[in-house]
Amino acid sequence: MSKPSRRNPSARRAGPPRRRPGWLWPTLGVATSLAAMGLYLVIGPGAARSRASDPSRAVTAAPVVHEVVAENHPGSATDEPSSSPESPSKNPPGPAPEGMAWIPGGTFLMGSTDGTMRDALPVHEVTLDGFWMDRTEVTNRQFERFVRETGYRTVAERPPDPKDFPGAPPENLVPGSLVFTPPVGKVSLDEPYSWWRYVPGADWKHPEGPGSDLAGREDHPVVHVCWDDAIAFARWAGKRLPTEAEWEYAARGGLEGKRYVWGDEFRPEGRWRVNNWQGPFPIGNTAEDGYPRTAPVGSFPPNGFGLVDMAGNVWEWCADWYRPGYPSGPRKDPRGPDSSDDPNEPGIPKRVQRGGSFLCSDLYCTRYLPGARGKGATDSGASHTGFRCALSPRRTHEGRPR
Ligand SMILES: [Ca+2]
Repeated sequence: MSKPSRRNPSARRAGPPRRRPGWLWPTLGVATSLAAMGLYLVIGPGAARSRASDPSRAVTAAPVVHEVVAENHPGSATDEPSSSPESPSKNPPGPAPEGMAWIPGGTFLMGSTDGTMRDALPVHEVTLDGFWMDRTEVTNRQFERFVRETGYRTVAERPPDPKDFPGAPPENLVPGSLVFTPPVGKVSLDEPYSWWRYVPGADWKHPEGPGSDLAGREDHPVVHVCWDDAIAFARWAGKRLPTEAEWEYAARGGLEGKRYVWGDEFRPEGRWRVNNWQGPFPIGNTAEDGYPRTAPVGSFPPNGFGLVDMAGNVWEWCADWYRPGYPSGPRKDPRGPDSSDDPNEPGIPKRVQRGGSFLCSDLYCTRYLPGARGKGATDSGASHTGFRCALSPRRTHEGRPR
């Protein structure tokens, strides 16, 4: 599914954006224009062009962000996945850290031959060492503890930096995030900006914006977290984000060439296996699986490795930069490209997301399938974006992960 980003006004898709006199943010709808999206609404078209339309950004943005991340997260190199020239480690090095499952080392075919997922080609052989993986997506309860102990403020809670949006009126630099908002009437499925609204005040504690809260959602996956937020949590937890290869290998659960993470039948024995979308998208979610938005983690059966929600519920950040396609040939513990490039939105540094969300369905977005790929701007979360963590075996005894 193509997703808007916090920083991206979607100007390229929308054509030249139209200036809206008076910055009528509070009264603007989202279905009237693709330009009515993201921070463009609250910041302005000049700033938008500086990020999305300046070709020079395409060659500078990714390294800049990489440096910023390295600066903000010193020592991140020690969190990288292990890579051993020896045979992949099959057996766990010790007892499982709380909430984690051992993913035995092995070789699998990474990618997808689905004709709609050309960025997941070529299918290629990947060999991985064993590693630990969180059984569930990081929950609101877990993220609350992280915030309570560290005082961390997510990117969505911070005012956008004026340096990123030169010329923007200060009153428009307001914290917020993207919230799925079903349109009133039928819209084109080619216009995802029709169902995404930039909501001031939306953040992980307020998933639908001011007035919403986490009551009863303590065990739902945390959302509105961007890649930088996920990295901050992972470091606090003594863990790291999974590489994209690790994520896909773990999602497949030991199965080979299956359509879903649980097999080839969508509803074996009539049981729902994934929190996704039922009914006409994006206006009529019948929620036959029981959940119109996020579901408590583990509401559906685990895959072969004991992991839950490796399809649907929320997108999950991976460590890798996003570029369409893979290098050909076999790989050992790949860590992705050195920089980002999304031809659809050049100049917007993006990391890989995996697993799809509660918005996916076979009628619109099948990117909850195990070989499918997603992507997101590093500073953009949304109401369907979360993550889970991984841990290298050699790190298991270097400190007790939270
Ligand atoms: Ca659902």
